Amino acid sequence: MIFNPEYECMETAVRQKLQLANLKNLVEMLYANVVFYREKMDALGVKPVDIHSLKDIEKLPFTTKDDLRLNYPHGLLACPKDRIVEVHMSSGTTGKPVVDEYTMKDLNIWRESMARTMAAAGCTKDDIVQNCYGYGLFTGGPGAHYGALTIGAEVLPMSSGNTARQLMVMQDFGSTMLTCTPSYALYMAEEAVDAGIDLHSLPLSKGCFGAEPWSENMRKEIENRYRMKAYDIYGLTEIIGPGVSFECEAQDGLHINEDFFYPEIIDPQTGAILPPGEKGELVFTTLTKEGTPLLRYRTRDITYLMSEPCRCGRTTTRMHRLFGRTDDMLIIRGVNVFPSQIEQALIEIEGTEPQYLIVVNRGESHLDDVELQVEVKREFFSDETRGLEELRNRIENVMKSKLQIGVKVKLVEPKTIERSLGKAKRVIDNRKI
Ligand code: DLL
Repeated sequence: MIFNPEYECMETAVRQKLQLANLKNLVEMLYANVVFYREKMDALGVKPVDIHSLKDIEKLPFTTKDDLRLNYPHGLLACPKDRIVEVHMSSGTTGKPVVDEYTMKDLNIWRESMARTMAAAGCTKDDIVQNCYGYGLFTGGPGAHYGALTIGAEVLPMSSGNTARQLMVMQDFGSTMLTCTPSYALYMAEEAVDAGIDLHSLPLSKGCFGAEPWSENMRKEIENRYRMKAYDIYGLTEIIGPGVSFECEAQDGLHINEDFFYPEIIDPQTGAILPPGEKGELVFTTLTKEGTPLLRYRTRDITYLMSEPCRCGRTTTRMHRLFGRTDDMLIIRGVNVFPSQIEQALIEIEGTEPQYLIVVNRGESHLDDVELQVEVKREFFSDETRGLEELRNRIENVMKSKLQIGVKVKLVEPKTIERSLGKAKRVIDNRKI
C-alpha cells in the first residue's frame, strides 16, 4: 500500500522544485543559526544566496561523524532548545555518541517516513505489530512504534530480548507483523523450533528488518521459517532513525523518502558526486528538519542510486541494499561498535597491553558472538589464576558498560597476537551474512 501517494508518486520535476525550495530555506537557516555551518560555509566562500539549483548542493560543505562528535551534545542545534521534545543517540567512534534532537515537526517527519515504510511492507490499521527493536536511546523501537501508530495499527512494544516472552506474546496476541533486526528474527525462529512452536500456523505475514547488514539468503531463510514477506528498511540516527529508505513489494532497491532526505553518492576519496548506477558513499541532506538538520552528511555506507521508475508506482529514487561501509564500524546484534572504542577502553584498564583482536562469529543460533583477545602483562601469568580471573571480569564489565553488548574476553600472553607490518588487523569477522 502507498501511504502518501501525493508525495511518494509525485512527478520528479515537481519534487525537485520542492526539494530546491527546502534546500534554500535549510541553508539560510543553518547559516543564520549554527556557528559550525556558518564557519564551514565561510571557509568555502559560499553564501545562502549562491544556491540557485539542486546541483549547487555540491558547493556546500560535507558533515562527518567526527563533526558530530566534536559538537556533542548540542553544538549542531539549529533551533531554540525549548523546542526539542525527544532525543536519540547511537555510538560514536571514540566514546561520544552521535545525537539527534527532534522538534515536534521532526517527530512528524519521522512518523510519516516510518508510516510510508511500514505501509510499503503491507501494514494496515488491521495489523498487530510485534515491535522487537530496542526501545530507549536507540531509534529502532520508537521509529517502528511511531510508524505503526500513524497507520493506526496495534503495537506490541516488546523491545528486544526475552525470547520466551516474545514467542508467548506472538502466539497469544496473534501478531501479524514483525519488526526487529534480521539476525534476531532468525534467532527467534530457532527458539520457536526448540519450543515446539509451529510458526507456519501463526498469523504473521510480513516484517520490516534492518539496522544491520543482511543478505538475500537471510531474507529467504526468514521468509521460509515464518512463511512471511521480509522487507529491508534502512536508516541512521543522525538523519532521523529508521525510515530513511524502504523496500516496496517489488523488492528491487529501497525507496528513499527524498522529499525529506536528499541523497547523493560521492567518491569517498575525492568527494566528487557520482551518477546513478555508480557505487560510492551515500550522503544525505535533511531538507526539512528543525532540531539537528545536517548538510551533506557522509554516512560511510556504500551503495548506488537507481533512478529508473519502479513498478510499484512510486517515483522516488531508490538505493541498492548496502554493500558495506567505508570505515571499520561493526554492527553487533544491531549495536554499532568501532574497534577504536574497544581500544580506548582497554587503555584505561591497568594490566593490559594495547594489543587486541576482535573475533566475531555468528553461530547456529544466528546471534553474533564476540570474543575479545587481549594481551596482558607477563606478571599476570606467573601470578595465581585469581588475578587473571579478576582482570578478565573487569574487562568484560568495562566492555559491557562502554559498548552495550556482552563480550567474551580471552586473556593471552604478551606477543601472542600476530603483529602486522602494515595496518594492524584488529578484527576477524567470521560471520557469513
Ligand atoms: O540502525 C536505524 C535503524 C533501526 C534502521 C531499525 C533500520 C531499522 P544506527 O544505530 O544509527 O541506526 O545505525 C545506522 O546501521 O549507517 C548502516 O551502516 C546500518 N544499517 C541500518 N539499516 C541497515 C540495513 C539504525 N537495512 C547504521 N542494511 C547505518 C544494512 C543497515 N545496514
